[in-house]
Amino acid sequence: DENSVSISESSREIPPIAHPTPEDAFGVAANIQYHAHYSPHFSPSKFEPEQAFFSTAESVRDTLIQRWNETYAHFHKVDPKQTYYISMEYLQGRALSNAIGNLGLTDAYAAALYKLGHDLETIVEQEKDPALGNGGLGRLASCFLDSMATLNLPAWGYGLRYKYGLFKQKITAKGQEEYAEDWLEKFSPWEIVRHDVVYPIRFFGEVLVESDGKRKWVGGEQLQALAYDIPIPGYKTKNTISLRIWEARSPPQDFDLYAFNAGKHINAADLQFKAQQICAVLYPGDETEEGKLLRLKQQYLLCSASLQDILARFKERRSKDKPFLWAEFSKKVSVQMNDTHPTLAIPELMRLLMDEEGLGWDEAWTITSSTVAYTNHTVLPEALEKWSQAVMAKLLPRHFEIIAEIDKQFHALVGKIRPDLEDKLSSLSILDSSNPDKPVVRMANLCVISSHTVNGVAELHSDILKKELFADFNSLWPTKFQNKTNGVTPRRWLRFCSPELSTIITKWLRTDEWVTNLDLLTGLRQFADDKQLQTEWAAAKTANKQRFAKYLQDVTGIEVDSNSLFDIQIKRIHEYKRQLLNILSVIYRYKKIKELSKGEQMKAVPRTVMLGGKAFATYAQAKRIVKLVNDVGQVVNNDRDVSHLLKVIFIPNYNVTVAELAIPASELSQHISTAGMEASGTSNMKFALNGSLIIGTLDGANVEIREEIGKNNFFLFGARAEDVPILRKQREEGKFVPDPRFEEVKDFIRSGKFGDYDYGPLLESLEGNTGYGRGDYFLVGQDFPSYLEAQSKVDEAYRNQAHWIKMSILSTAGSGKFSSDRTILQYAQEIWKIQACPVP
Ligand code: T68
Repeated sequence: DENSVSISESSREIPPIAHPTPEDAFGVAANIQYHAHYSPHFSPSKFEPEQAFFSTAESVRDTLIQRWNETYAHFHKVDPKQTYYISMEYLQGRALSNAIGNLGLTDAYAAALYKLGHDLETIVEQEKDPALGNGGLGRLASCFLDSMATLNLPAWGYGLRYKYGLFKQKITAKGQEEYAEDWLEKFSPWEIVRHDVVYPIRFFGEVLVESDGKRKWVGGEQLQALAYDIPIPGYKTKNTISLRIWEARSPPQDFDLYAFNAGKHINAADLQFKAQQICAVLYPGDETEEGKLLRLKQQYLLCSASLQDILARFKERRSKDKPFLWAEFSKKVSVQMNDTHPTLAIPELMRLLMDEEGLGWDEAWTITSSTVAYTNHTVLPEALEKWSQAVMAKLLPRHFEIIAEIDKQFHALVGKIRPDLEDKLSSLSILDSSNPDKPVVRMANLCVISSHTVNGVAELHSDILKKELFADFNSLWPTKFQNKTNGVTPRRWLRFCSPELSTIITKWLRTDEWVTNLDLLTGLRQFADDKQLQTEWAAAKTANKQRFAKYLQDVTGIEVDSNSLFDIQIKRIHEYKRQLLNILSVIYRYKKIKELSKGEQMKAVPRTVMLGGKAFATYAQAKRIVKLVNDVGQVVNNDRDVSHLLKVIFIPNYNVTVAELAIPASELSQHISTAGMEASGTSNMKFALNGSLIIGTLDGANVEIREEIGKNNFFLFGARAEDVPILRKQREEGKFVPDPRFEEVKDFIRSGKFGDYDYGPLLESLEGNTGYGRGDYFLVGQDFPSYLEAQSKVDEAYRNQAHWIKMSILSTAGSGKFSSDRTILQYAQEIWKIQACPVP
């Protein structure tokens, strides 16, 4: 059958070849030259930085492919239980320096490129930053892959190969403008197209009931998912795992030769074009979800292709001598769903087991529910995915049937074991038909009901899941809920992005083992008062500040004083993240500086406030915030009375590469969301790791960071999560009295000081006691006074540089917990039940 696929390798093996291998500078140079000659993508007479980048990347890829193959063969032989991480998003960032760093070949590559007339840094900068994700959720998935590989875990990632990733942001007089980001414009040297890994994907159609009662999904549209593998090397290990991303295409027979021959050239390729559109764009959802059919198609494509692949591998590893039992499936396979976006993995696994493999419902359900686990990343009600039942039933009729049956059985179970919960069923059930005009499928409920484990991403967040969002589910299945506090990879986020600081850390700890055992950073505490360390530390931070200042000057034209306090807030723009609170306080600072005498000005701490982040294209309020930051910057930076004491810079087109420059340069970073709303945050961990102090609320992982680094090294302000509902209530009752400084700042904006753009709707959101887009839902006015106080403490602390540096050292020293190695080890032991499988 033309759709059947085999991932098994042929018994005829490819004979080994003699080929220059990159082991030392000499081998590397030969290998790069080899690729420049024999894998040419450009005129062979040219060897400019761009060509050199592609040849260099291809040379690295040779080593990665070799290791990837060895790892695959080893897993195949040992046959351990394996985890599959399914995510709609990955924010991988550039791969070259990370890959050669993990391979331990950075010096060899630098020397080889030098021999060839290039410098490594320039070559590294040629690479595009593939932005196949929106924000924290996507970057977390990429940090996790790095840790899985480094810990030698049998684990793979699955994702989608979007043609256009997240949009490119340009800042003009109008504010944010979005442009398509074509990361594949000149192809990616890291992906390996797998023409032998292709699966059929069906949409629409109908469910047939056969004579024996078996159900079969037939008809509709059929297309194919084609695999591309991106090798993910571990740090200082041979293990190299796979990020397998799928591309949609139509089967070759869909090209209509009759139409073409009849002169209808474009119509002939209609079906092919339509299929390609499925993976054309990454949906720009950060917290809000666009109910688009195309998005549902994407989700299904990801789940169906990945599960067909997982089943094929499960069978393949149990060849003739090892007959397979389906009952063993969940002892060999675990599936982690990154938020609800891959929820269709649940009904798809049920369908494959029942309709394709012939299992009964009960057996299929036991297997499925002991295989899948779900991570929640948000408690914002508007971000909990819901799909129209009508859309789901039309696009995926068989899956809709299965979902309805899961719901029915859940109702029966509650009736049997917890009749006291029956009056709660309307909020617990998967199908919500309470609005007869728009019945929906609640994806989070489907996940909770079907998963063996559900986890939040920071202690506070997981508590909120157990006590609020999923409280009744928690009373039904108390052992189902866990916490897995997020983490970040110390390789990309310290070792490679700040080589200066890394060298100092290695020198004082007398080992570089902290790169894979981040708890060792506590060893820095004993030296925090050491003048020599403080001097070296300050010099490294200054070097990082200068490097970033140069970047900012290049992209914005604004000159930055490297001696000023570098204060940074970079993340997606969202009202709950409160970039507005930040910029309002900057306006206050500006007003106060203007009122100072020359003498008083001498004592002020100069600051450069930097904000960066993308606003969802249709999120008007977020775009107004971007505009305001830029307008305030225009005024402040051009005011000669203050610009030596205050600069405001909007960092355009924030992405992983920009983060790698900004975070090491930061001295203060802002994590100031309304308490209870940021599930975790992960950049807070990266900043703390790089010795940047935090000004923040008791939200998400801030709580744990403050515990680890000590409360004296954290600038805390704002309402607590448990008080937020009370404060909102009080406001509704008209009991909120705004601080005069808050009124002063808003009046200043209204006066037209920052231009004639209409900030009305933005300021309106802060007024009134209640109402949509009003009533200060995010408590900006409430937290404004304590925020200003915390900011004064920052200035005070910065005046004592020795003490500031000490706090900075303690911040790094206390960040060990926030390694994604710790997080992934906990997932491996407590959820996935998998063990390391190192390639010998
Ligand atoms: C983030 N979520 C959380 N969502 O906001 C953040 N949403 O607190 C947490 O640290 C991080 O996840 C990792 O756990 C997101 O980034 C999205 O990007 C998103 C994408 C599509 C639809 C909804």
